Amino acid sequence: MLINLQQQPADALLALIKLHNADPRADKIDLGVGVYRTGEGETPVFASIKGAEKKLVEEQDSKAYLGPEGDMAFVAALMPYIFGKDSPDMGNRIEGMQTPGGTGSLRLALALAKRSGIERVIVGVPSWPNHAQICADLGLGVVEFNHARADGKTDMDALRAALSGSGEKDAILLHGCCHNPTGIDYSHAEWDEIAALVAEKKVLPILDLAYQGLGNGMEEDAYGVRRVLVAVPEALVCYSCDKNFGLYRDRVGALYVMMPSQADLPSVMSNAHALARANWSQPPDHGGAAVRLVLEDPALTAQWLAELDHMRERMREVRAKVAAAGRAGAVDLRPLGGQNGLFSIIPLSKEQVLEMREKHGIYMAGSGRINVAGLTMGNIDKFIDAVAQVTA
Ligand code: PLP
Ligand code: TYF
Repeated sequence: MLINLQQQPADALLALIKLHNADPRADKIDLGVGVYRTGEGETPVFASIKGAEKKLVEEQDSKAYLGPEGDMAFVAALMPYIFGKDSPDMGNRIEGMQTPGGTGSLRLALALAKRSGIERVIVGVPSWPNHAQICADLGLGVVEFNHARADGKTDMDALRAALSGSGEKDAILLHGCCHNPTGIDYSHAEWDEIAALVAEKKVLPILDLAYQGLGNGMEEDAYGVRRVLVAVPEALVCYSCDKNFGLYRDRVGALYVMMPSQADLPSVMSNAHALARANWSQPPDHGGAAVRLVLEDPALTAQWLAELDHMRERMREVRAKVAAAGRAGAVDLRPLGGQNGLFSIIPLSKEQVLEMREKHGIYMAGSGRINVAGLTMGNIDKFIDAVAQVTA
């Protein structure tokens, strides 16, 4: 039977890692997969996480099973950052569970949505490719709308049109901040309108918060999530700690469910736990435990927040320097200055992206997406020259 399976394409972003590694050119630039890099091009383990890991080695006295919900103290410790320290819903009508990364959380959220009767998921495109892939695997329909306009603003007309025909059997999947791949986020006024529209249409919001703290700050980056949550009776929040704690391969995430009242939570959570058991049984513990130790210790928390501030500031400096160049050949670089997070799109054709790679040793996604953190004060000029050359 297995002989019947058709060849599937590799993940284009993950494939770029191998292509870049195999390139012998010393001045190659990796703008591919979304990991933060320092000004020296490295992706180090956070010092705060190292501190927590030392404690973990010394203090953890058992690795016995915890259950499908994982480390609930980890889940609780994150909540004030996501929902606000004064949120009346936290610990009341919001409950969470640990998941293997943001991807595990999305998988559970979409599977829960499907179990509850959701048939279609409304998604702004382009989006992170795994969104559509998980929907397809679960048999959920995807309704696409255009996320951003050519002038670099969000396409609110497209979002309004997509929601106008929507109803109770629909969910909408929204990036909480640092939109992947465009870097183009909703303004506060736009989130206010989205919250009202989603509530009016009775569409289930699924909020994907994978980059909190990497855009404008931990509080600022939670605006959209919090704004939607106060407007609706039910919502799902998919959280990743893999970027903002630098834990990528340790797979650290959480799923939060908000229901009309606390009494509505047990049946939903029992389904989420059953789905987790059917998928991975229990999440990996190590990274989540390290995050918990960071958040339970005021000194480690302060160190983590300072590390996060530093990352965000470096990305802002890179963005400002690129934007200050104005143009590179046919490309207007100025919009990058106002975009958020790791990603922006450089409007290049597939052929131009290939030329960037083959002629200049600059690796970026086929869509023209760059990982801004791959740029440093030492390679920005080379990057801008290359864009100018391939678009001349
Ligand atoms: N959501 C978005 C928008 C992402 O870009 C990513 C990236 O990896 C994820 C979710 C999942 O993150 P994780 O690595 O925690 O699964
Ligand atoms: O978009 C990115 O680069 C990150 C990392 O299958 C990633 O979200 C990319 C592809 C993938 C898993 C993670």
